[in-house]
Amino acid sequence: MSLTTVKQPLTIRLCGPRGFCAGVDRAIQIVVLALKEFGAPVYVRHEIVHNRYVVEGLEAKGAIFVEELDEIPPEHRKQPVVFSAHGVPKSVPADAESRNLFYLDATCPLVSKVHKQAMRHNRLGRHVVLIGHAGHPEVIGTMGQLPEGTVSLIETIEDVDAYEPADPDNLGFVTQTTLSVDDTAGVIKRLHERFPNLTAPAADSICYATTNRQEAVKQAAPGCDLFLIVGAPNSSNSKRLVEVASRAGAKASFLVQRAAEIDWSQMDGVRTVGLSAGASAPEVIVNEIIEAFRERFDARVELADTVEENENFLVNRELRHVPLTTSDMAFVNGE
Ligand code: 0CH
Ligand code: SF4
Repeated sequence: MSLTTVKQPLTIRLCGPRGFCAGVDRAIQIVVLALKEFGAPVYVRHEIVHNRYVVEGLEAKGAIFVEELDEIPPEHRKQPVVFSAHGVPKSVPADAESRNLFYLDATCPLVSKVHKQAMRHNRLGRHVVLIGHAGHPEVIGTMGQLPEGTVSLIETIEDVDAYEPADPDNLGFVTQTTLSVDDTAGVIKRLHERFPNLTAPAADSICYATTNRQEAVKQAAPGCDLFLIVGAPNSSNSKRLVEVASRAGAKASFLVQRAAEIDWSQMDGVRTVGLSAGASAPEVIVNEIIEAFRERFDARVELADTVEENENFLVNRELRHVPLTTSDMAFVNGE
C-alpha cells in the first residue's frame, strides 16, 4: 500500500500591478545597452536598483558596482559610469566631469521631476521641505540639487511639530517618490495646519508605481493570513508595501528576497497568502515563490488586479540605436 501525502489547499492572491516599474525597467536597460555599446566593464554608481538578483545578473554581464566615483581605476576612465535610478546630488555629475568620466544618468524621470520641483521652489525664494527617509540615496540626491541650508528634511508628524523654520510663510514641499501614501498625507496635512502658506509641488511627488502597488496590496490584504512582498531590505518602496499589507488587515506580512528565505514553519493554518513585489523585484522571483508554494500546497493563484500600467520611459539618446536581443529583453523585464 502506498502512502500519499494530501496537500492542503491554499489560495495565493497575486496583486497587480506589482514588480518592475517603468523607471526600473529603463535603468536596467541603460546598463545592458551600455555594456553592448561600449563593452565591459561598465561601472554603476550604487545598486542600479535595490535588488541583489538584478545586481548580480548585471555583474555577470560585466557591470562593476561602486559607491563612489573614486573607486573607478584610472585605466578604466574611458568606460561609462551609470548613475542609479534613485538619482544623485548635483556634485556627482560635476565630479564625473572633473575626472573626465563618461557618465550615463539612469535617474528615473519621475525622480528628476521632483528635483525640478525642488529647484523651482528654491528659484521662487521658498525654503524647501523634503518629506523622506534620512540617508536614503533618493533623499541625498534631492537635497543635493540645492545649496546647503536651503532644504529641511521631515520624516514624521513629530518632526513637523518640532520644526521651526526661519520664514514660516515661505515654504514649499516635495517628497521622496516611494513613500507611504497614507503616512505622507498625514505629514502634509500637519504641515498645512502649521504653515498655511506652504506651497505644494505642481504634481504629486509620490509616483504612479508606488501609488498603484500600495493600492493593490491594500485591496488584497483583508482576509489574508499572510502577505509576502518580494523585495530587498534596502528597498524603500518594498518595505512600504509590507506596512500597507499589515495595516490593511493581513494577519502578518513579510519581505522576502528569494523563495529559499521563506520560513515554512509559519505556514500552519495559513489558507490565503497575499503576494506582491516591490518596483525593483523581478517577476522571476515571484514565479519562484509561487512554485515553492505549489510544491508544498495544493495552491491556486487568484489574480487581484487593480489598474493597468502603460508607462514606458525612453533610454538616454546615446543608447537608443542599440538593439536588444530577446534574452536581453527578458532580463530587462525581470523574466
Ligand atoms: O524604493 P527605493 O527607492 O529604495 O528603490 P528601489 O527598491 O531600487 O526601487 C526603485 C525605485 C527607484 C527610485 O525611485
Ligand atoms: Fe520611477 Fe516610481 Fe519606479 Fe521610482 S518607483 S523608479 S520614481 S517609476
